[in-house]
Amino acid sequence: QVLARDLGNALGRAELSLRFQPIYRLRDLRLVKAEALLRWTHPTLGPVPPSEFIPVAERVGLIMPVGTWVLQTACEAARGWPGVRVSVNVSPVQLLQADFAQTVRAALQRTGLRPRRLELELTETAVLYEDDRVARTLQELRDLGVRISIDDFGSGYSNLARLRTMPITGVKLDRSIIVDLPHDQNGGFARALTRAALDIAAHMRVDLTAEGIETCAHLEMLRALDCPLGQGHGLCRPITAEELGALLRAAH
Ligand code: G
Ligand code: G
Ligand code: MN
Ligand code: NA
Repeated sequence: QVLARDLGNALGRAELSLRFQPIYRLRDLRLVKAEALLRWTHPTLGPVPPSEFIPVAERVGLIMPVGTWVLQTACEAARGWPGVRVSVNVSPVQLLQADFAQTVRAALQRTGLRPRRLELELTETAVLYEDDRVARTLQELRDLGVRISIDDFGSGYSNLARLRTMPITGVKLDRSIIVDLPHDQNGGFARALTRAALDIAAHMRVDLTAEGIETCAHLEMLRALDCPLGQGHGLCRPITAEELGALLRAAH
């Protein structure tokens, strides 16, 4: 397949890059964190979305070198943002590697980023909740001081009983729930789900980020519910590391 073949060369040819989407404390819109998002500009096809090439990379084993590059590059970028954490999406395939915690430790050591400033976003899958190797890796990462959040929370496989026992520091509420908040045609179900997620997060003493804030209505409803953190196109689109650095300098 074309994508699988070309992705193998993309790293060496600098066709991959990262954008960073700011995550804000909703109370005062202070920028506290940024999510690294991978971009691939193919020499002839142009931009290929991660939803297309990440599954390919997972299938053909390229997710390890690509994921390691993402980790290093994101940690490096975060060095230039005092007080702002960086969060990196991690594939379940990476998480199943016995040496994944070691890979993360190496990226931190190479870049000199303090572990507390790195967060890993893990998608909800059965593997995350049910594989003992994953449970061990998560504990190793927490012992390092790295933060761990559950991505797309509320959209997929939520083993809530198991979640309670996991060493996580945050959850990210899926944007499909946020999108429904203002209309909430299902008798207020989106609002009930958001409340429940906030309640669970508070009980676990972890933070909660609302994804996909696109409008003022989204922002105001989440503020009214006391949602601590949020991101979305209505607040800021994904930007380059340099642009994020400039934003921070302008804010001080
Ligand atoms: O940026 P965009 O909305 O196109 O991202 C689509 C999907 O790709 C999201 O689910 C996002 O989590 C995922 N994604 C983006 N960057 C990375 C990455 O560096 N690693 C992994 N594993 N997934 C990523
Ligand atoms: O699955 P994950 O939450 O990692 O997906 C992140 C993706 O969501 C990124 O590709 C990012 O570009 C996209 N995204 C960020 N903010 C918004 C938004 O407000 N609306 C929509 N539709 N997508 C967004
Ligand atoms: Mn994410
Ligand atoms: Na995701």
